[in-house]
Amino acid sequence: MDLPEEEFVAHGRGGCPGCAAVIGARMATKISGKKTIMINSTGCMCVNYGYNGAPLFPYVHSLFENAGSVISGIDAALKALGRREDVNLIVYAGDGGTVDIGFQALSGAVDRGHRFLYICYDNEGYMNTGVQRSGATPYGASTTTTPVGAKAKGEPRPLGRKKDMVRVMAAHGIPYTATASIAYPLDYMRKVQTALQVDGPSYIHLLSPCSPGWGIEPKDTVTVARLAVQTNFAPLYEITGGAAFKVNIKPQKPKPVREYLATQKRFRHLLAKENESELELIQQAVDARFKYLLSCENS
Ligand SMILES: Cc1ncc(C[n+]2csc(CCOP(=O)(O)OP(=O)(O)O)c2C)c(N)n1
Ligand code: SF4
Repeated sequence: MDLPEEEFVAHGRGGCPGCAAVIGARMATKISGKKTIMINSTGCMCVNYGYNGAPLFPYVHSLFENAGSVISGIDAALKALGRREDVNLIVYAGDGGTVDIGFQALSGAVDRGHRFLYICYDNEGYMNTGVQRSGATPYGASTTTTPVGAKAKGEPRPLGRKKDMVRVMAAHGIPYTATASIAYPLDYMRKVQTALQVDGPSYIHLLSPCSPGWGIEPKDTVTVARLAVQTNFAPLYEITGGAAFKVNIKPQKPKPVREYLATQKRFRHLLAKENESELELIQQAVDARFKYLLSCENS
């Protein structure tokens, strides 16, 4: 893949060291280039990236809840001006802004068929406001609103039921949806390229490790992101036309989920001896989900 030397995210932005969301924005804009208009809904990225002149192209900070509506307006306005053709429209928003509070605006925008790419950087919580749980927080994760204590054991949602935005978006019948990882940059950037070329809405769900929120060292961001894929905890796949599945990485010998969970403080309690059976159930849920994805590919 030919990538430009040119950077579209200026140095000197103010996020945490090793922030996967910033890495993901840098990679995406290597593909989308200078003729991009990007929207961040309120969250870490507008603080890290939007407020200090980091994006070197037109940029809008939308409200937390309405990125889908703002990008719809921009799409319509460019069309009316006859200037839509070679501009890439991207929303880059957190999981809180996507799977919860901005969901309605996003669903409306894709339903209307606006041409834009929506990338959700999923750090599995409301990180900018102090690590609260979101609809994308996985079972058992400790957050400030799902803490671990004498009775509570972290996020209590049913096993394997993290809100599945990729399939929710595919169910809208849009041309292209995919999951991605900063640890597989060529796969991710190919998906951005594909998404920007389709004639209509597209959606990419990018798992984005967050050092303070997940309790990892900044230097381990990429390792943790890679382990999520190698354990099948966060599989890489794409869906074309709302129906045609392709699983992109099929680990020959998937690593045990324990190995992934052990990298993060938010899951530490799950590794205690008394939670062994729980860990086994998590492993079973991960295996079942991967099997399901493979069956979608083959059907
Ligand atoms: C309507 C509304 N509710 C709450 C907030 C406060 N708020 C600002 S950022 C944020 C968290 C954003 O979470 P997410 O979209 O996951 O992005 P992240 O912080 O993880 O980057 C919240 C709750 C707000 N700005 N607007
Ligand atoms: S809190 Fe997490 S998502 Fe926010 S800037 Fe820091 S590493 Fe990035």
